[in-house]
Amino acid sequence: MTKKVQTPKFGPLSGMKVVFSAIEIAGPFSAQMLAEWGAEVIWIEHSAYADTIRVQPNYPELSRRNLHALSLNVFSEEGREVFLKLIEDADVFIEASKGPAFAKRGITDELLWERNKKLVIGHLSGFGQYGTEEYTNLAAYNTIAQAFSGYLMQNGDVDQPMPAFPYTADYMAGFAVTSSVLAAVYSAEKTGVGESIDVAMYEVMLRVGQYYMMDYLNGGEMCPRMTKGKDPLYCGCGLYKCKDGYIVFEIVGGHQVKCMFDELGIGHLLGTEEIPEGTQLIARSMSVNEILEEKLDNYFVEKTIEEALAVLASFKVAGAKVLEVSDLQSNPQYVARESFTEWDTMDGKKYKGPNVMPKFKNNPCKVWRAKPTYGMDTENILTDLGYSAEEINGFAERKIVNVG
Ligand code: CCQ
Repeated sequence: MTKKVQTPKFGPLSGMKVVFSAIEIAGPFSAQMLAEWGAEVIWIEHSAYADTIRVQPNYPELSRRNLHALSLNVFSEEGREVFLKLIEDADVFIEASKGPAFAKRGITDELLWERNKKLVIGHLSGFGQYGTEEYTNLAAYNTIAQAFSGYLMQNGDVDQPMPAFPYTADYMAGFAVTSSVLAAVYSAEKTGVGESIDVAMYEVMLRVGQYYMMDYLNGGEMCPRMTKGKDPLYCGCGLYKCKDGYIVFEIVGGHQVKCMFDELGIGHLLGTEEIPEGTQLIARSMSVNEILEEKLDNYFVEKTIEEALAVLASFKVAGAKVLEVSDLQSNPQYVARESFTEWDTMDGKKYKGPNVMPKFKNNPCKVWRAKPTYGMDTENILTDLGYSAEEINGFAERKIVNVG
């Protein structure tokens, strides 16, 4: 019998089946990446209430495209059996909840492997699947992971910490799940044995917030936060004001440092014991820091962005205009690479958003489906699992599923 749930064949993950149970950004982002790369991805929502993302404007159209929507009470007796059937032929199951929420309700990794020994299970939580009573079962969102990992304290301006925005920890954690489940699928393909992965959002942020922590941990001091967008440790790296807006640049490399010093009329300060010829980065600890920073500020504030970027390019210094979001769509690089795309929503509106990323040369990816409505694919998914129309109606009446 032809399957009711159909996913077109495209992308490097064509043929992979993924099931996920998660709300908001982090967990869904990880699974939805896989859907953008060609996997068949089933999004489980509770049968009593929808994912809280659905009440938010616009973003859900991007973050839930290419998915199939199933609403199911996973933890009811009947719902649990439906769920177990669903993962029997899945490659990956991803869930995001407060610590070991599935195991606490009897859906352990071992139970899942009894049904499908190759299953790769990605658990995403704020604090991990195990640890202390105090933390393991806590709810977590983006800001909580940033705060608990030391990441938040390093962000913002020198006077005040601030979370990195928009929702940086969610995307970082999402990518950690995406990449780790793919690593485990590779292993499961070779060994026939699945995997259970424990992604704690705070550990992801600890890992990506480590640059200055390594100084602290290894005998150095903790670096202060940025001042007005400038790198706290290296001079000539960060945000600078021009006549008509902001640019960023990074003076990195012996050639680049020399050209910039010469241009600012301080070439004679190179070639000393402190700043020998060939110096590749100017650390804030160097005595030239203040004079260089002042000269850079004064130099660039007299230039237009176009003039500034031309000078930087001639010295092979990497630099860019700080674009407004309104500048993006007409930017020639965006246009040439089709970095934005359009698709039709379920109710026939045209929607605009970022295109699939990255670009796979031999297995191109695409947006093939808009965000499904709540419970929209429930009947088809259950029919494919072998349930009759009568059984599905019974589940709906008993609120095990919601057919939308
Ligand atoms: O942070 C993020 C977005 C944010 C953006 N914004 C500012 C706009 C909000 O930055 S995204 C990252 C979210 N965090 C995580 O993914 C980390 C792990 N997850 C959690 O810590 C919690 O799931 C979370 C996100 C804080 C939500 O907690 P919640 O409000 O309790 O909702 P829930 O997990 O969806 O579940 C509610 C209950 C749970 O039962 P319990 O309260 O008895 O523990 C859960 O087990 C149950 O419903 N449940 C289901 C079910 N799905 C969930 C299902 N399909 N069937 C049956 N029960």
